[in-house]
Amino acid sequence: MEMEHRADILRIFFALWPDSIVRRALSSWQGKLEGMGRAMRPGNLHVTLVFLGNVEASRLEALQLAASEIEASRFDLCLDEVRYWQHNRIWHAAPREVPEALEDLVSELQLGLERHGFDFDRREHKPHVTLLRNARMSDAPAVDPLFWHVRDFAMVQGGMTDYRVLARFPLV
Ligand code: 2AM
Repeated sequence: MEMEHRADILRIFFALWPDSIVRRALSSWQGKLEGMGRAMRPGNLHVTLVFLGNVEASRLEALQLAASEIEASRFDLCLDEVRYWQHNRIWHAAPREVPEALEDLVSELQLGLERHGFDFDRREHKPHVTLLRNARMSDAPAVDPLFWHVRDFAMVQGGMTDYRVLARFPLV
C-alpha cells in the first residue's frame, strides 16, 4: 500500500554569511550588550538579503538554479553601528552607509526569484545583523568599524535553533 507523503516545507532565506573573523567580531559586540536580551548564537549571525519563508523541498533545486543565475559584484560592507529597534525589540549591527552593490544584489535576487515564480517578503530591505532578540533599550555601545569583504551569498534553511547554509553563490 502506498504511503501518503506530506510535502516537506522548509523555511528559507538568502543571506550574507560571515566568515569566522567577522563572526568573532560580531560576537564580541554581543558581549558588549550582555544582559540586555537573548543573544543569537554566533553560528547563526547573518545579514538577510531576501526572506522567502515556506518553500516546498521539491522546489529547492529550482530555487538554487534561480540564485545561481544572479550576476552581481563583490563589495565591502562596513558595519559601524550597533542600534536598537523598538518595533521588534532587537539589537542589531548595521552599516551607516549601505553600499550600492548590496542594494543591487538584493534587487537582482528579487528579480531572479520573481522570474522563477518564487514569492518573498517585499518589505523595504534594511540590511542588518540581529545580535540580540527580546531585548531592552540602553545606550548603544561604541564599536570599531568592521570591514566585511563580501565575496558570496548563501541560501539558508532556518531551524528551531540552528540555521543551515544549503548553498553558496559567488559574486564576480
Ligand atoms: P530579523 O533578524 O530582523 O528578525 C531568519 O528569520 C532571518 O530572516 C532573520 O534575519 C530575519 O530578520 C529575517 N526575516 C526577514 N523577513 C522575515 C519575516 N517576514 N519573518 C521572519 N524573518 C524574517
